[in-house]
This record gives sequence, structure tokens and C-alpha cells, in this order.
Amino acid sequence: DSNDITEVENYIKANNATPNPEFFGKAKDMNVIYVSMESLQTFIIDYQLNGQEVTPFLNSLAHNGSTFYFNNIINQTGQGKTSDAEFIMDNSLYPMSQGAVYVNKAQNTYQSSPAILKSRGYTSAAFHGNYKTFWNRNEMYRSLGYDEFFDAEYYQMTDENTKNYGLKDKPFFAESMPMLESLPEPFYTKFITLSNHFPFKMDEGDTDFPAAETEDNVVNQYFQSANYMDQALEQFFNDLKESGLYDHTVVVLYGDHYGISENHNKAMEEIIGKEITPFDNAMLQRVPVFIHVPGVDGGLVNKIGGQVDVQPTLMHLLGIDTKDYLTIGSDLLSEKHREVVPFRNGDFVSPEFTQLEEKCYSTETGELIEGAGCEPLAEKARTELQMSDEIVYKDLLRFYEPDGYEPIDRNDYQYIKKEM
Ligand code: GP9
Ligand code: MN
Repeated sequence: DSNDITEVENYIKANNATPNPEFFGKAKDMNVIYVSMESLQTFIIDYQLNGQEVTPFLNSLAHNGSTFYFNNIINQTGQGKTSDAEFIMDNSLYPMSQGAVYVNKAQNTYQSSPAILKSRGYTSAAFHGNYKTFWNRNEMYRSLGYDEFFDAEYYQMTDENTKNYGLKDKPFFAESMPMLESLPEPFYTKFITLSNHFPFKMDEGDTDFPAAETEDNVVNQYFQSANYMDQALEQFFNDLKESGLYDHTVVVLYGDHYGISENHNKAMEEIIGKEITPFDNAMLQRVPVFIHVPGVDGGLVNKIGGQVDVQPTLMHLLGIDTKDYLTIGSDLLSEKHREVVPFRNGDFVSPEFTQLEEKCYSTETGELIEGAGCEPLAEKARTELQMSDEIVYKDLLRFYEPDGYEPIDRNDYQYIKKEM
């Protein structure tokens, strides 16, 4: 009820990270394109397999002047996998500790980025080469206020173009371009890639990148599949340039969740050439985040952050102060960025201490630490998760009305295929 919302509101407002004036509004009125990079982990950026870069395009972005590259982002998804990452990116709230928020809380009230931007004249669309009911997207997107959902029905789902869950990334981006160009500007869009998905096996002829040579095929194939996605992304950027959209569009690319679970650490030890401790394992599962802003002086940001921090970072770049919204994340470019970053299970990473399964480590050395160093921070991590959970589990945004924000009525949205 309204008491619950008051407590949450007070917590969030007290912890709000004020925007950095150097970057606030630098992307004002620009289009937004999010790209969910399936199963992409940070370790692959700048990694060379037998002397060959696996993701040369993303590496070039990481070292390109107008891209912020965040290399220390904690993956905060739960059982909802891709859909949890989508939820985090659009809402800056935590997904559920059990089950998928897309499946269990699709009827809630949200104040998502597409909805916030709609009040400012943006159109929104989601693009994905799988069918719309997967992860209950067609229901959740109505609550998030997506105007359009281009799902598998809009693509050429031939044998050659598909594997595993759906469309391969190259035809996905190529076929998406005319649909993207049909949208009124400014737009807020997301592209959910698919082909770098477990078990990463590729069709013959789709890659000439060498597989790794461990005894674990999942690990071996991951490099080929990640390289294919990297090529697809490069092609997409080239198409954006050709279409003229590139110079007034922010592109946010994020790894959705881990691809190689700890069950494959034996082979991963061969890959990275050292034993993988529980601490190393947590660090290996970080996800890369890139924000390309035309004309901005970007660079590497190695601050520790979480996926929940991407939305406030983007909003501030767009010149929208998140202080008016109940978002839990903290702008990665703000001087006031909060330092204790929770995993969904209550563990956390901070500059000094990291807690994993009730054990406390030095973040710098990865060594186990005796004593109570982690305890006060664990409390902070728990509180952040709890405040977010209050909102999601109790549907509290029903009771919150941000200034200048027009609420979404999910009945206004439905995704029936239109002729293109
Ligand atoms: C399916 C795709 C993959 O549409 O998003 O889902 P995942 O298994 O990674 O959650
Ligand atoms: Mn996924």
C-alpha cells in the first residue's frame, strides 16, 4: 500500500546518484538502440585465441573515442535469463529471485524507459528472431509500453537462416534494417540477438573462425559463435552508417548473462591458463557493456557496476534526470555512483570486499579474508535488493505518479502482424 511505497521512495531518493554535468544531456533527443548480446561475457573482449582476436569489432569499439566501455559490470540476472536482462535494462529494477519476472509479473505497472520516453515523443520497438510468446514477451511488452514488436513472424525463418531458438544474427540485423527505418524518430528500440546461445554449435559454412581445442565442445564452439556475432554487429553498425541513423543514435550493447557456466571450468582453466577459484569464477561471469554516443569523448570505465546501472546512465545521457523515477540503479558516469553492487542472490562486489556464498574476499587480490569486512556491505546489498523486490513483488508503481509522466495502459498495446 502507500506506506510501502513511501519507504521505498525515501530509500531510492536518498541514494540517488546526481548526474555528472560533463555528460548530462550529451545524447539529448537522439535515437536509442539497445543490443542484447546473447551469452557474451567480458573475458572475451580483447581475448586472443591462438593469437587471433575473437571479437575484433567489439574490441575496436572498446578502444574507440566515442564509446564508453564498461568492463566491470556484474551480471544480475536470475532464472529469467535473457528476459531478466531485458527487464533490468528497461526498468533498472532487479528481476525475481525465483522464476522470471516476464512470466510472473507481466501485468504489473511499470515506468519503463520506453514509457518514460514516450512522454517525450519517442516511438518504441523490440526486434527478436524468435516467436513473440517466448518468455511471455508479447504480454510483458504491453506493460512496458512497446509500440511495436517485430518477432519471428516478420523474418525469413528458413532452415538456412535459423538454428536452435531462431534466427541467426546476420540475417536478423540485415532484415531488421527496413523495419527500423520505417519507425518515426526519435525511437527507442531493442535488438535481442540469438545465435550465440548455448551450446554454441554453428552450421557449416557460417564460420571460418577456429574452434578452441579443449575436450569440451561447448567451450570450443563458444569462440566461433561469439566471432559470428561480432561480425553481425559490425555489419549492423555499417548498415546504421549507410542509413544515416548512426550520427544521431545512441547504441547500447550489453551481454545478457553468462554463456559458459561453471560446469565448464575445467576447459576454461585451459583457456585462461590458470586454476579458477570461486572468486575467479564470479569475475569471469561479468558481462560487457558498451554505450556509443556520437560526438562524445568516451573511453574505458572500470568502475564496478551492475546491469541495473545502465538505464540511469543512459537516461542521464539523454538529459532525463532519474531522480523523478523509482529506479534502483546508479549512473555509472556519476561521481556519486554507489559502490556496493549486488548479485541477484545477495552476494556482492565492492572496490574493497567481495562476498560470494558467505565467504569474504579481497576484491583486489581475490584472496579469502578473515573477519567482518563484508558484513556491513552485505547489509547494504540486501537492502538494495529488498527495496527493488518491494516494488516488483507488491506492484508498487501502481501508487507512484512521476511528474510529467503519462502512465501506460497495457490495453492500448497488442502485437498483431502488420504488412510491411
Ligand atoms: C529466446 C532467447 C534465448 O527467445 O531470448 O533465451 P535464454 O535461454 O538466453 O533466456
Ligand atoms: Mn540469453
